[in-house]
Amino acid sequence: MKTTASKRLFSEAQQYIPGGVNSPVRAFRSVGGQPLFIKRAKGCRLYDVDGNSFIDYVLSWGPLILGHAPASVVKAVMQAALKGTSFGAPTELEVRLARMIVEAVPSIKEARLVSSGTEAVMSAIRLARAYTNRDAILKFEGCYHGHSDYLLAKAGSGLATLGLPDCPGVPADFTRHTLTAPYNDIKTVQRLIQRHHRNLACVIVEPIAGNMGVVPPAAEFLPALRELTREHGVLLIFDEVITGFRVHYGGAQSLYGVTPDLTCLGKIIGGGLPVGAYGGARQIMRLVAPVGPVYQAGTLSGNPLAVTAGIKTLEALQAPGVYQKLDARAAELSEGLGAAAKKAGIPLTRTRVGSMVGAFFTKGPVVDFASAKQSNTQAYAKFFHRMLEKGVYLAPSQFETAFLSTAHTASDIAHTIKGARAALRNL
Ligand code: HOZ
Repeated sequence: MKTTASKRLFSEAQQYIPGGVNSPVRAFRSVGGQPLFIKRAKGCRLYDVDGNSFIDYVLSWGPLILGHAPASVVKAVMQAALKGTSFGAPTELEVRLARMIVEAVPSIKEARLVSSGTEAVMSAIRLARAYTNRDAILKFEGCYHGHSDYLLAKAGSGLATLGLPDCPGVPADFTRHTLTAPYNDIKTVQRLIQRHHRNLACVIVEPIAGNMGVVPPAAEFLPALRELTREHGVLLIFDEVITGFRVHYGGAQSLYGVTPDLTCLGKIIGGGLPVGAYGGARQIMRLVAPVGPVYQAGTLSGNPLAVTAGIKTLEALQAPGVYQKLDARAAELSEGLGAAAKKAGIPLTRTRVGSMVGAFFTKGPVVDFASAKQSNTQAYAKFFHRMLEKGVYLAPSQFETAFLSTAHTASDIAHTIKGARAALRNL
């Protein structure tokens, strides 16, 4: 595979950008080698600056559920741009997207639009602390909720990839109020809530963990979290930045029938442009300024281009059968990978919820961060590079999710499985 142009750009990038990338997991550190620089993309295909093309399962880390550059989204964004790219004043478009979110997501009666998932979570936590008048928060090991200071404790995604248990620059005082528990471990949660509930503002969870690879919730986990938090006046926050509109039009909370107090969204609701949102019950949201005293603001919040891309994406997701089709394709992929691994005699633990697909190089089971970390990351790295050679672009880290889009066809899946069969041989 030719990589001359990518290598040249990467070496230039490193002179101007830390590590040559604007987000650490893009740097290929845990799989080795150098990142590919992308020139363009369409449907499920990525094209790099050296003229290589790949079937893409990263999809910009989740937002592109319709694939790259879907005509309806691109056309609408171009038309919106002609009318102005930002006003710093309210628009009808924001009201439309907020209404679509409220109509789709059971827990959200009012939503505030922001510009990223990190911002959404940061704001939701501030709100939970204000509402309960308590300081402590409880998160789960291997869950990633963006890079705000007090959430960089035992976090997944880039911190898992780079093996960073915590982050210099975050004063110990800032994470003093952050409690952590293993994912799916309700006994530990019970113990922590019993001990700290007087000072515990919220429990925040990815209802399907997607930043330590894909780790689905055990059947009793989310209902038990709901019950325990309600019992102790602790708010339950679902970080649905990945799962929102991904596993179901109404998010993981609709799929599992568990309604949190606050929900954070991002990725898909921006259709590939920068957006986040947080929302919940009226009596909580009404604490947000200007109605209430909890301050949160943003120059580009509700940006007309991003909101337009979000509206068009959600409209497309309302078509009948979209989620069934995504689910079926993802099942084909996961089963094909399983069969290929079995044939090659490689232990592979597969996890999947809808179009979120995970595969760990371990006998499993994978139920939390500790068991996810049993995965042979060197085997993943080798597999990753062999798949690249076969024209398949996977996340450059074991601890991420493979996403499917409506643009992936049966033949793309077949090509991927064929590639995997060869890649797994003698791994
Ligand atoms: N936090 C993202 C993965 N879970 C990484 C985003 C990026 O590097 O683009």
